[in-house]
Amino acid sequence: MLEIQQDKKTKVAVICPWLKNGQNVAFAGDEKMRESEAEGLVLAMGQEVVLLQTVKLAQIVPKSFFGKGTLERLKNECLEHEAELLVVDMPISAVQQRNLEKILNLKVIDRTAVILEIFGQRAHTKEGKLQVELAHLTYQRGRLVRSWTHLERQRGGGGFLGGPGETQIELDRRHLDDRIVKIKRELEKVRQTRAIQRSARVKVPYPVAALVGYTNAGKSTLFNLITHAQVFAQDMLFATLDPTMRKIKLDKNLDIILSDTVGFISNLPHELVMAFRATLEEVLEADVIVHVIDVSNPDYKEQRDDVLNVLHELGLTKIEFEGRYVEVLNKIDLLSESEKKHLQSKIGTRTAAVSALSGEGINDFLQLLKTKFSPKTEIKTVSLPIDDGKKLAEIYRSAQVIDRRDDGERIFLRIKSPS
Ligand SMILES: Nc1nc2c(ncn2[C@@H]2O[C@H](COP(=O)(O)OP(=O)(O)OP(=O)(O)O)[C@@H](O)[C@H]2O)c(=O)[nH]1
Ligand SMILES: [Mg+2]
Repeated sequence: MLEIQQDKKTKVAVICPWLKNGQNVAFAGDEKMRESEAEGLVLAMGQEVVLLQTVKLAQIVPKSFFGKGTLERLKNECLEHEAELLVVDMPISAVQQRNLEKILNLKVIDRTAVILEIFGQRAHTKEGKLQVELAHLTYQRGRLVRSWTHLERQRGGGGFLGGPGETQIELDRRHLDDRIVKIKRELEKVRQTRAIQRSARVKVPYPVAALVGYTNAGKSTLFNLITHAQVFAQDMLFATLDPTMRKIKLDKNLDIILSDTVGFISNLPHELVMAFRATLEEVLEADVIVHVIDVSNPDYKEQRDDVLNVLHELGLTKIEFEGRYVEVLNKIDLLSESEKKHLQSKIGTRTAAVSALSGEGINDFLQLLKTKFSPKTEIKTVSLPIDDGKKLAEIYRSAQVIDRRDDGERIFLRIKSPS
C-alpha cells in the first residue's frame, strides 16, 4: 500500500494523458469529464489535488512515458504547487514509474494503484479485504516481472529508486506467490462460509432488492434514507466496497431486505475486475434489481449502459430482467425545472425520479418497488445438493422456477410460489 500519512493530506498533481493517436484509455467522455473523474479518485483516496491537467501525447515514450519537454514543464509546475505525489491517470510500467520518479524527484503512482488504495481503504468485510489484497499482490507481481530489465540486473541491490537485484526479485516473487496461494485458499474458505450463510438466509422468507449503479450515483444515500441506517455515505467514489443489507417494511405484510452494493466505474484496471465482480454475486441473487442513476451527471446515459452491460455479462439475460428491474433517476434536485419536466415526461412504468437527498419522489419509488414484490406470490432462492433429485422434482411441482444455476455441488433455484 501507499505510504500516505493519515493525519495530513498529501498534495497531489493529477495528470491525465490524452493520446492523440486515439489509443486512449477506453473513456467515453471528453477531457473535462476525464479530469473530474481522475480528481474524484484522488479525493476518494482522501488526498488533496493541487494540480489537475490533461497532457496531450503524440505517443508514449517507452522509458519515461512523457517526452522531455513535457517532463521539464511538469517538474516546474509540481515544484510551484508543492506537489508531493504525481498521479498518472493511466497504467504505467514499473520502469516508467521509476524513471519518472527520478526525473521529477517525486513519488509517482498510476491509476491502478490509486484504485487499489481506495479499495483497500474501503473494504471492510473479510472477503472484501482478501480480494483487495489479492488484487494488490497480483499488481505487484506483474510489475516485478516487467521491471526486471538487464539494466537493473547490472545495477543490483539498491533502495527505492534503484532496481532490485536478480536474487532479490526471485525472493520477492516467491514470497508474493506464496502469499497469493495462501490468500486464494483463505478466500475459498470465506466463500464457503458465505454460501452456507446465504442458504441459511434463504430460509428467512424475505425477498431481496439490490441497489446497483455507477459510483457516486447516490446508492448509499438512498439506502440510508430508506433504512435510516448509518452507512458510510460521502461525496467520494467507492464509498462502499461490500454489500450492506437491512430489512425494511414496504407494506403491512411485506418485509424485504434492501442491499447496498459497490459502485461501478468505467475503465476498471484488469487486476481489479475479479475483485469487483465478486462483490456483485449478491446482486445476481436478488429478487429485484434497483439501478440508481445520477441524472445530474452529463454522462449518465453512457454510465447507465456500462452498468447494464456488466449485468448482462454477469449472466443477467433480458428475460431475467423482466419484472425484476427498477430504475431510479436520482439527484433530480440538481436539475432545472425544464430538465425535470422533460425527464418526467419520458418516465416509463419501471422508473421513478427521486432526490435521495431531499426525499422528493421517494414514495413513488417505494410504491413502484412494492409492485415488483407481488403480495400473492413470493420469489425466493433455494439451494439444494446437486444429487437431490427428489427435492428438485418436488420444487418443480410446487413452484415456478425462474432461474436455475449450479456451482458443481449445489443447485440454486429462483422460484415463484404462492405465499
Ligand atoms: N444533490 C444531490 N446529491 C446527492 C443525492 N443523492 C446522493 N447525493 C450525493 O452524492 C454523493 C455520493 O452519494 P453516495 O450515496 O455515497 O453514492 P454511492 O452510489 O453509494 O457511491 P459508491 O458507494 O461510491 O458507489 C454524496 O455526496 C451524496 O450526498 C441527491 O439526490 N441529490
Ligand atoms: Mg455507496
